[in-house]
Amino acid sequence: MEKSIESELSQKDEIIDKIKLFIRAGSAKRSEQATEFEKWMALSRTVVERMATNWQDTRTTYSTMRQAHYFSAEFLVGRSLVNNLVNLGMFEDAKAAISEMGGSLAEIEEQENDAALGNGGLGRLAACFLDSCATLNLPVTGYGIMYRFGLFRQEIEYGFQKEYPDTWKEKGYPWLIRRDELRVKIHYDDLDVFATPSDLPITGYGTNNVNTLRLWRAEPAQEFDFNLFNSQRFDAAVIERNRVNDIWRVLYPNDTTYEGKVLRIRQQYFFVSASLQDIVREHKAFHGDTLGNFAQFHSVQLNDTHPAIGIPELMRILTQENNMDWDQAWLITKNTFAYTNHTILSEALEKWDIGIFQYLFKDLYHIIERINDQFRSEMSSLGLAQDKIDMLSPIGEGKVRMAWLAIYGSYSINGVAKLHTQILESHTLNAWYKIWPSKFSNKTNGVTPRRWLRTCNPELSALLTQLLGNDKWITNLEELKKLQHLESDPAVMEKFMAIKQVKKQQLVDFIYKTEGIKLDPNSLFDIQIKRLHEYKRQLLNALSILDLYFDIKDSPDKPRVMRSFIFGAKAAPGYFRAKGIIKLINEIVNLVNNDPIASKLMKVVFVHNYNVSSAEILFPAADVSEQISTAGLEASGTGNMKFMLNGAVTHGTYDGANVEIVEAVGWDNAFIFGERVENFPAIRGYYNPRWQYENIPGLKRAVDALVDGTLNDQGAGMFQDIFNSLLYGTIVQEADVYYILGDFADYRNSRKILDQAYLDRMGFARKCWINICSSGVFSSDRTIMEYANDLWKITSAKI
Ligand code: 26Q
Repeated sequence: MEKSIESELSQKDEIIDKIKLFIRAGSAKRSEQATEFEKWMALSRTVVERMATNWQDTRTTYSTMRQAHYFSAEFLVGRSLVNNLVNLGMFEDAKAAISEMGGSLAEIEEQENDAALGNGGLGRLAACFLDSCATLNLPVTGYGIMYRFGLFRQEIEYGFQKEYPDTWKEKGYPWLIRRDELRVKIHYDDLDVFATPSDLPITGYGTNNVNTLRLWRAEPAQEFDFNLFNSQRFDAAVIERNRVNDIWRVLYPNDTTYEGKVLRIRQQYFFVSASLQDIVREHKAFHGDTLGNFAQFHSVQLNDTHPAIGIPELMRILTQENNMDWDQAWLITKNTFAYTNHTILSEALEKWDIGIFQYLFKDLYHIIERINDQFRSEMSSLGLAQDKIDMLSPIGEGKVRMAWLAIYGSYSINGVAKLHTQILESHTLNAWYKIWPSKFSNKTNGVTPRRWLRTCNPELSALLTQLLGNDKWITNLEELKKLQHLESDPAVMEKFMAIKQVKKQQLVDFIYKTEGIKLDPNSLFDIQIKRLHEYKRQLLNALSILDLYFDIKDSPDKPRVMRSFIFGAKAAPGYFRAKGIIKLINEIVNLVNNDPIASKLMKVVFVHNYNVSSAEILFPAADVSEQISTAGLEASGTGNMKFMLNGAVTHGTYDGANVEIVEAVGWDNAFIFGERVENFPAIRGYYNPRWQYENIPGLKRAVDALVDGTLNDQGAGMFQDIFNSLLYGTIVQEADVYYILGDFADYRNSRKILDQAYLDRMGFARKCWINICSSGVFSSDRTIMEYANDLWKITSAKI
């Protein structure tokens, strides 16, 4: 859209006026005296003010339509300012406004803390989905918890991970708007609390619609007890408040391993009950005082089993608070919920002791028992054997099995990549698949091209827009296919390589600032950024780096590709081995970077406190994306897609969405190695990692470095533990369950092939380019259209 200079001037001037106004009102200062933080606050308020009426109008428009509600214990949103400026078409004017006021938008941007209300993939997926829903004008609301502290801040001290509280909104956070008028009561058997929502606006790209992420906080249901207070028992009065504040105090920092903590299920029930009450209240306000038509108007997507307690809670609301009969309520409940599975690791499946349920909410537990009885009699009448029914029923072995409950209580079950869904259908959830095959489907994950290309890589975005003659790719990523033929245009490839160089230089500067390590932007940037987990195999990468180090020491004059290996990862605070791997990587950093010979040919960096904001700098700078999970264990992965979008090639196993990435780019444009999932059952029978350790040249030397004094964990016992995990089984776990030594040789070999490919500068650029142009299918817009059309049956509405 062409704008006249006149109107651009006026939008800029208007922004300046608003910033000054909000600085005066919020900080009682002249703008010249404002701190950078105060300027960030004022500019953010300017953006909120700009979208306020559109936001209200969007809610009104959606209220009478069929809607979907995305229930998730995690939303890893990241920063909002620049994302919103870009979405609303205000970026250039805001930048000009700030610079006219003598500041820099880039500096102001740095004032914003990430909203890190999530652990990793599952939480970030929820945030990408909200972005797509808003951009597509879909009536979808996110519901979650407003954690006071998000995912911990990671520091590295003497190579060890240390965790600190993430105080993201202690100084004020302008994007969240409290809605006191919408508070609801939550009842536990031992405690009553209020839930008060705060709304976060979700803007879409190039639309006036503004969607909502509604986050709940807990507040005392009783007035502060002044009797206790006045009788000098101040502590007792305050302790009650702490039990309330505990509910929303902190995000549980575990991903993939399940922990049965009372507080965790308290959190889950808290936000799920509040959200359902909210939806029911609005339903009655717009559809009359009836819930018989509830499922016609609402679909609730359960982001894993974390909100699955919504199934008995809706039953409670319908039967006990609204006097509906059980059978009708069950039909409505089953037609309301849809469940997404994000993992096949059995240790990650939530199974809560029935004792916890009986203690916290007896009533709800009785409802779960009735659901359980109903399931058992239904299965009996289908002719299932008793022992089979025992295995499948929602209650069993003294536990409530949340996944089994979610499957029975919903109309849809989906996996997050083709391979993942296949494994669910044929193995993990096969028994249910056989009973209800039509409830199952695949919805391959995606990522939003707004944050993960347009906003984090404006340089590449400008080139794509210039080549296409328009910016339609921002909302229709498939458009990029039209640029694929330019792989044979050397001038375009040169421009692309120049941009990659710029992004690498920006990362070099960032790493120098944060880690004090100087990388060479002409080296190959090989990046692995994701949560630290054994199945993701950062250890395989680390061992291969050690092997390369020793090889350089042996033959320093061999010609080689200069490499920079970059890691970023947080480990769950209680996951000893994962923390050991972080320590190991940091010791390799010291060993390699301090070696006068090796450091000329390779560097290793561990970027501390990996989060959404640093991800936005890391993805665009990569040449190689490491996606090396043990085949069959990574449900999808989404980082793999963000690398692809920014023109890095995948170095990965045939796992999760990597399978579909290869399908999209072709085998010549990805580097796939390692054992396939279908071969593991046979391999498990005879695999003995000791064979690899003793027979694969160089492997013993790399593994021994853990314990022979080459690397030092300061007596923490971490490296010995890792060493043992590779070579010695225990009663509970076989040796090298993740097949690290098994895949080592092939991994090292494919690294060599990659090096060769990188030496052909133009050839490598072409591969990267084809990755960009083939990334259309991995837009979360595609994913969300599939959810909307196949599962939610909702249509868009523009305000
Ligand atoms: C459960 C119970 C108690 C405490 C914590 C948890 C918990 C919390 C988070 C369990 C799992 C998670 C997160 C899982 C996750 O992020 N899974 C990833 O989801 C992505 C989006 O679908 C996939 O791309 C990844 O493959 C998958 O690992």
